[in-house]
Amino acid sequence: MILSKNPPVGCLAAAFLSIMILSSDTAGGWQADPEVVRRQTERRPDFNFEEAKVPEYTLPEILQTVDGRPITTKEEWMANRADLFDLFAEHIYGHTPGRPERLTFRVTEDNPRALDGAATLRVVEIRSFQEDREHAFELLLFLPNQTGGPTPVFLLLNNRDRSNTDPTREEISEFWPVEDAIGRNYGIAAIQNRELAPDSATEYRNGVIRLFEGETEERADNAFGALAAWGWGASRVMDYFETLDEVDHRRVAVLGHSRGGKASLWTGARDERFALAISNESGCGGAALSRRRFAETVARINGNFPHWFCENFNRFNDREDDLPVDQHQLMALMAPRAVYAASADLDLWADPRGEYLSIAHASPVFELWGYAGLAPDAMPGIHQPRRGGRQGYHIREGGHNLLRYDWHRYMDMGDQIWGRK
Ligand code: GTR
Repeated sequence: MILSKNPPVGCLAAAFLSIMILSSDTAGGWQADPEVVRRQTERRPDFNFEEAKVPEYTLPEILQTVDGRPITTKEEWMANRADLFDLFAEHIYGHTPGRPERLTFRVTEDNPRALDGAATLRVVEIRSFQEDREHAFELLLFLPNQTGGPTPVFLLLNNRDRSNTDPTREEISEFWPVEDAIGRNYGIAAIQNRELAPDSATEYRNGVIRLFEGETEERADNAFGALAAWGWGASRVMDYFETLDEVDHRRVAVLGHSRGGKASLWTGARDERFALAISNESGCGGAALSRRRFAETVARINGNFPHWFCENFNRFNDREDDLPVDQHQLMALMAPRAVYAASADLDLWADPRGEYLSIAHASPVFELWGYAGLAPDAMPGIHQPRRGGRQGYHIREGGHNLLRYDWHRYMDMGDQIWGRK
């Protein structure tokens, strides 16, 4: 797929058409505020915040097998899916282990009278055993009491301080709006990413990675990094959900903000038990297309956060065009399940347009199932959430954060795909 801002010379009809599409898009769609562009450029002069300076690029064809054959049916897509997944594992996120040898779930708190009786709070210690090693982390889970059966759940991979997910509800944070979810009859859960892998280049092994690899310092270039370790925790939560009657484990959404959103998308791609993966402003290495080199780049993210991805990802520093994949294909790995990406107006660092384009360019895959897609040339404006059959996107005003506005749009998506009113 060739993407170029300048229509090809010599093909006047096509040139005319793309000019038409671009101008109508400009009229209705989101545009960065030039003042915000100016301020960001001033703050980070080494990075590009101007749409006009995005280089020309060619995205890997979405309806094509990794060995270059065209894909025309959903069966062909699914037959190629594992090979595409492997490219992401091998070159970007690393290969992630599965279940440990033994896993236990211990309920440490069970309060059926939480939120004045509206919900049940359960705190669960999820403990893994591998050879002679152990690892434990905590799951926080609120389930609505007034339900007619198993409840769908939104699981947050919390990249911030635990106080954002305060189970006592003494501290209320929009980052994890328990009351809102319960009010809409959804379960809401959280795990603390740092309990799976500390978010530090020197400490990140002290968690799940040591559980599997022990004390050895040697690591393969395609071994999993911190993002994948956080998501590994989400999969163990799913193992637990599968044991519960109260949770509808076929209707679980995994959600994260920023670095948590990168982890969430990767979790959804890796673990097909998740029905919906949600990226809140995940940007580079998450929802945004790498080839756009808009704001944060592959070289910068690997340089600043060497523990997030696998070692192999460094090979693409300043060589985005050589990546065997781009992030629209990560979005497509969710098909025929659902995927949602959201951006914020002031958060140019996460490349809002690149986030929209990547979810939109995944559309041909969802269309194989007959689901309506999102058109790449029709990015919506602020506070105009757009949903296709299994894809959703919004951009809201404001900065880099996960807010109630975002959560409600995610629950709207849940309502749509799960047929709830
Ligand atoms: C930034 C990083 C982004 C994003 C963000 C966050 O410093 O450059 O990729 O992940 O942190 O997680 O808040």
